[in-house]
Order: sequence, then structure tokens, then C-alpha cells
Amino acid sequence: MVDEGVVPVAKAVADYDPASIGKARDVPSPMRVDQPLGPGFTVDGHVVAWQKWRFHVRSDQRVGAIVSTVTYGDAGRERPVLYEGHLSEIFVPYMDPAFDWYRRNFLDVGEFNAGGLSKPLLRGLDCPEGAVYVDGLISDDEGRPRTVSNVLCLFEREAGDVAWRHFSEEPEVRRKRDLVVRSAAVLGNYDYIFDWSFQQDGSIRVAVGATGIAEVKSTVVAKADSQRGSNGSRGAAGEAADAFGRFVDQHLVAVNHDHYFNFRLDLDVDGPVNNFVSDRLVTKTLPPENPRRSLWVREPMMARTESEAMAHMDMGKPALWRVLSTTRDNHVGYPTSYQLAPGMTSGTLLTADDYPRRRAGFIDHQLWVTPYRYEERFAAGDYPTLSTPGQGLPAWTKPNRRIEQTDVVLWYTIGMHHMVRAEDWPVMPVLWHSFELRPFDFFDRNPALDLPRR
Ligand SMILES: [Cu+2]
Repeated sequence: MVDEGVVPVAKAVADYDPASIGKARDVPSPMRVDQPLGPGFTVDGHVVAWQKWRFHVRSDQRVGAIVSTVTYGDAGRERPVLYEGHLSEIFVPYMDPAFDWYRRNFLDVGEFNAGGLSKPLLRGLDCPEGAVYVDGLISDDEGRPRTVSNVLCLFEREAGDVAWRHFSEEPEVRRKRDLVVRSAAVLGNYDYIFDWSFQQDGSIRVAVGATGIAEVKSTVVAKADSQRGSNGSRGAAGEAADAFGRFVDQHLVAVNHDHYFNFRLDLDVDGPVNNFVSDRLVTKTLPPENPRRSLWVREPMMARTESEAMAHMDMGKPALWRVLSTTRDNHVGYPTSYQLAPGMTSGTLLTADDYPRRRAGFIDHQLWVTPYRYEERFAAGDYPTLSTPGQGLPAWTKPNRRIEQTDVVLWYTIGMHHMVRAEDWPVMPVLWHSFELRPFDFFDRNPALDLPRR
């Protein structure tokens, strides 16, 4: 920390323990999800079996939960879906040019290697009752092995949701439940919750919940000037005190920042040899004799090289990103595939010559596709601490390798711009971002058709 002038000590209370909060609200009716027969899944060593899903799960001190050899049982066959999936890097750049702030640009996964992503879950609080906990092994600061208990939990989640329904003369409805693999990271002031949810319709939802405490700085002025609208009172330097953040309390400004989470997804759709296809949806105009003027059609693009596959979300140019089998077709002749379906996400606003962006070059594209290489695991390179720009994905993809008919690896980044609200203080309600791996012509019909009625 470097002092850049005298600022008042913020006196506002930011504690959130029960004594500081005061009386808890009334929650009149207790609720419990009861599994009288115990969990509906088995854990044998690190191998998990739940309904038709089979996978291996372990905790890694650098990236947290790793799921691997994920298969789905279909007509007596264990069909490969995902060889290995895990978080690969986190990047959190702050947006304040002051001397003490411009360098706060964290590559959390690589820089907080020593156990940051292997923090214990609190039994009975972080996961529901009946959860099964898994321990992790880390090497401590002196290289000695140390067991961290309860780094992962597994549980079935019944949230009152519907798997499918149709209301007709003979209505049919099926309830859904998921199997969740959860871990939580504590990285300085922030906490992240990571959920891998295996679903009964053959999809896997990967979600990141951001919570914890926003980084704040003290300011000379106490609060925003309501007359100026969003740009508050002027400080001594003539700049609004909240030019690079938002007041969350008296003399406290939470600084604007981003969160980026890169996931490494080594899909094996019905085997290791796959193709990557982007199905672009494009407008087709119709001839004058048709009453309609336009509609949309699919324009498939099979990416032959890494540069052809680089992509970002664009609402004006929708596309479906799919990994196709080269060995198996479904019953109507399409190659079996899994789709990577993005959720809410954001691209970067930093310029291409900005140093932090160049060190975290993986944010240049929301999606990268590479041929599998054992040593390529971390999107910003193996050693991001004080790294030089361009490591990881930008370096690996420079030769523009071929990705046709090969074991492809997808690298997907969830991005969020965090302009902090008063409601994020003193501790932030969990904000979820997610994406999904969805079967797309992988099955011949809705794979959840056989769910029991109750
Ligand atoms: Cu944030």
C-alpha cells in the first residue's frame, strides 16, 4: 500500500457477523430436503456414479475441482462426453489509474497457487445435508504434502423444477434433480463458488458464483453529489471521487473491476477424434412471391485451424458452437455432438496494448479451440506471476495448428464487468454466471424421457 495523501478514516461499520447485524429476520417455516435412503449416487474412491453419469473427480490445488472421463450410459454403452474439464485461470483487473491501483490485475489461479483454490467447505452450510465431502491434497509453502479436508462436496439438488411437461388430455410432467460437484475458492477479498451440475437430460452446467468483499478505497469526500447524478462530488484533484468506482458507504468507494474465468474443456464426443463446427444463423431473404420477406437459416462452418475457431459472443451474429463426433451418427444421420452454450458473459473493454490484457491474452476471445497437448493446461501460461505478455493461449495458437479430425480442447471464458452496487456491501450476494455443455443430436430422443413419474 502507498499513501497518496490524507483521507479520513471510514467509520462505517462493515461487519456481518450475527451480533453486528442484529435481529435476524423471521423465517417462519423450517424446510428440509430429506433423503431417507441416503444419497442417490455412489463414490468409489474418486469415481462417481449417478443415474447414467459416470466420472472421476478430484481436487487440484491450482484449479480446484477436475472432472474427468465423463461418460453417459446409453443402451448399455458408456459413451464418452468429456475427457477432462476444469477451471484454468482467473483474471481480475481493476479500473483505477491511481498509483496504488493501476497494478491490481490478478491472475488468481496461477498466482495464488498455494492452496487458494483448495479451501475447505463448511459442513452443513456450504452444501446441503446429506452431501458427501471429498478431501484434497496440497503441497504447502515448503513443499510438504498436506491434506485439506472437505474441499469438494457432492449432493443431489431438488429445486422444485420440471424436467419436461406437456399438458393435454393425458398430461405428463417429470420432476428434475441434478448432481452437483461444488468447491469454493478464497482469493484475497473474494470468494468464488464453483458448481459442476450433471443433469438428467445429458447436459452439464458449469457455474461460478462470485461473493465475498469488494475492494474499496477511502476518499476525502463522504458521498456522491446527488446534483451531479452518477458522477459524485469532486475531490482535490478535480476528478469525481467516484470516477473509477461507486460509493458503497461514507468515504468508501468500491473500485470498478472485471472478473474473467477461463475453463479448459477437453471434450471427447463419442471418442477422442472430433471436429469443431460453428453453426452460424444468418438471414435469408425470400423472393417476392413469398408472403414473408425473410427468415433465418443455418450456415455451418467447420473450423480447420485454430484461428478459424476463435470466437466471441455477438447478439447480432448468433452461432451455435458444437463439437462433433467423427465416428458416430445419430438415428437421423447427423454426427453426434455436444454444444457449448454460453450464458451471460462480457468481453473486455481494455485496449489491445494494455499490459494486463496482454498478460491475460486468453481474454482476447471468449472461445479458443486447440488440438490436445498434455502440457497446455493454463490459459495464461504455467507461471503467470510477473509474467511477460503473450503466454498461454496466444503463444500456443501462433502457429495456427490444424484442429480438424483431432482431439480438440475448448477454452471458454466467462467475463463480467463489476460496477459495485450498495447492495454488494459489506459482503456481496452470490452473483452467478454459467455456461452449459448440451447434447446436440448426441441422443436419438429426449434422454430424460425415462424419468419416473414420482
Ligand atoms: Cu467483483
